[in-house]
Parts: sequence; C-alpha cells; structure tokens
Amino acid sequence: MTPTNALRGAVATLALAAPLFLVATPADAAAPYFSSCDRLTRAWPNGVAKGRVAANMAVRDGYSRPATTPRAVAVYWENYRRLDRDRDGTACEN
Ligand SMILES: [Ca+2]
Repeated sequence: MTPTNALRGAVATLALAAPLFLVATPADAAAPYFSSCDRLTRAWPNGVAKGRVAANMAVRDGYSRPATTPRAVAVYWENYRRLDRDRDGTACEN
C-alpha cells in the first residue's frame, strides 16, 4: 500500500467511524424544563444531582438522596441555573 492509499484508507475509516459518535442515547433526549422546585419535585421527589459525588454530598448535608440516573442528570443540567442556586451540584435538594 502506498502512503497515499494508506491515507485514503485512514480517511475512509474515520468517515465510517464518525457517525458512531453521533448516536443519541436516551439521556440525550431533551430534558424537561421545570420552572420551580415545586414542579421538579413532583417528578423527582428528592431532587436531581449532576452525579454521585454531588448526591453523596447532599446526603452528608442531611438531605434525602437525589436521583442520579442518566435522565435525572440531564434534568439537572437543563435546570440547574434556576434551581441549584447554591451551585452544590444538586437541584431541589430536600
Ligand atoms: Ca443545590
């Protein structure tokens, strides 16, 4: 294989592989907007956290364990600007 053919092969391989990075997962589906913690906690009673570390911190601080499923994390990132006022990584802890 000449260097040019090797390059073409590499480019073709990348072109085939690239779409694999674009496959959407369920967590990527648009997360719902919640205008208030009152509304968010109807769906997520303990609030939502950006990850397990933040959830553990909420529990250490005396709150119920917030949800950290992929969907809950997506909900966190969609709503944290309004609903995680103290920016501790959990929205609507209670
Ligand atoms: Ca918070």
